[in-house]
Amino acid sequence: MTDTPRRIPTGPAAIAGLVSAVAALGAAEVVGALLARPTATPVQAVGAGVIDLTPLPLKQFAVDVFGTADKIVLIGGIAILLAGAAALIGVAATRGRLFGAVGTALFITIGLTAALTRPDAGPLDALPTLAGAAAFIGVLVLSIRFPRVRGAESDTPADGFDRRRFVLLAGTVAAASAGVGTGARLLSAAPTGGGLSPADVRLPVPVDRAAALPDGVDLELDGLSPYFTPNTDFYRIDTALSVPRIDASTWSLRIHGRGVRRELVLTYDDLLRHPELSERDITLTCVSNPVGGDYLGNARWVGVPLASLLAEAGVRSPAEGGPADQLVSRSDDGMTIGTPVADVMDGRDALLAVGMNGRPLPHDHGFPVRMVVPGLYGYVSACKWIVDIELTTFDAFDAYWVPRGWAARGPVKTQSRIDTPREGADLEPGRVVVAGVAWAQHTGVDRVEVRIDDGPWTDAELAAEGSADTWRQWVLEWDAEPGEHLLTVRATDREGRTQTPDRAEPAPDGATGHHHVTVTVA
Ligand SMILES: Nc1nc2c(c(=O)[nH]1)N[C@H]1C(S)=C(S)[C@@H](COP(=O)(O)O)O[C@H]1N2
Ligand SMILES: [Mo]
Repeated sequence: MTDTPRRIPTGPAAIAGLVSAVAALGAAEVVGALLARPTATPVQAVGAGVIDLTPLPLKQFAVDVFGTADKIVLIGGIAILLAGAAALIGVAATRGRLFGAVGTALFITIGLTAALTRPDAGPLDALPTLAGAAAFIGVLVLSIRFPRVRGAESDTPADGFDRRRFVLLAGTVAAASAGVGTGARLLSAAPTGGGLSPADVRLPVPVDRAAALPDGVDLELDGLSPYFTPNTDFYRIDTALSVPRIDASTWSLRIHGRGVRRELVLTYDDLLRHPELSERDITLTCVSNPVGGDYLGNARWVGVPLASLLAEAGVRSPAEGGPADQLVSRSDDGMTIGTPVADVMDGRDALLAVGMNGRPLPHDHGFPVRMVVPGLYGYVSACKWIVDIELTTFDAFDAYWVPRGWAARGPVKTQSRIDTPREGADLEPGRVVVAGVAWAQHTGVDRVEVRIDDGPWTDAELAAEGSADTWRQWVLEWDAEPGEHLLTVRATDREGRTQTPDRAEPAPDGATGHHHVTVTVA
């Protein structure tokens, strides 16, 4: 036996830190679920804070590289950092109490700061982190003390550290915490009992149906995006780390602010039973969509005309002397989106949508209610999980994305995309179908041209137009000759604007440039 202080070896000390972190996350999840505040748990809150603080170019980089998996990557990154820090704290704690205490305090501070600075935070949001902190300290102390053997039994290990006891303790705590934490997370993700979720809703038949589609809006070609994007394939872009699951039976929307003569508070039922419930086909586009990207989709929406609700509230458009030029939508998760009042009151079909492609809105796309405005990018119009509409001015308020480097106003830019053939395709010589979509919402697509290599621009054949608010398919038959070829597309809208070849990044107000694909003909 030795008289030197008995110290836990480094490996087990690091594991003790890790296990304590697992216990902390489990405890935080349980408290988050009990409070029905899954977004207040430390990992979610820190993740949301990181999303808010990430500078624009980095965010764009993340979207470009990881696409809509960016959030999984973010959470994975936080988990790795957390694991590393927890292991360090474990080692530090066995080397000196002060080190352990400082590390732990730093952890708790980060978690608390993140949880309490969310836009929708309340004081109770500190509880998941505090519970996690208590579990962390408790398990760390226990796993450092418990396996230390005091007696001088014959099988006492030379370093006074009983590995069997340690493994037993660490294994039990880790398994139990992971189990309980996962259970709590699943519970809070499940629809709350008694609430009204998409599966419970039967949408009424809209009073004002969409105009019948002309024959040939959908060319139904292999590799070409279908005219309507199925809900399950519809792109999803938002800052929500966990999708808000709202009970439609208790949901309401308040319309208030400058120039509102009668404040409105609307329930889900008020919208479903609205005498002007309308059905419209509208193509939604994200400002972050790179040239050739797929952050856009077309759906048949059912909703109440926003202009009618604003008129009910006594709002006048700026054109009629109304004092508000900006309509700020707020979501349940604290997003703010600013839309020009002039646009939503100029006669276009701006909707408070409850239905998407014949179904109630899916949770991912804003259940129970979201906004959709033809001709504006999503970040300035398409607020999901909307709970509040405030009439104000662009001078008085910057919505979420504006201080982060995006333009306050975001009309959709006329664009086109080649869907087939794909980039890098190997083709047989002879007849090749080149097809894609073009969009200029609320203006309409007038012409699409394709260029092979440095050849002349050739008119593609346009599919029938559903409406000016939707994308339009196009097709061109190309007689392909052997070699490598560059196919380029450009669209011209009904106001005579032809897409510029000049490349611009999505920020601050939408990408420009021509989409092209390179193919090889054998
Ligand atoms: N609450 C909330 N609404 C939001 C967003 C968001 O981050 N939070 N993102 C907007 C953006 S940038 C776009 S492009 C559209 C995307 O809608 P979708 O996910 O249904 O395709 O939602 C908009 N509405
Ligand atoms: Mo977007």
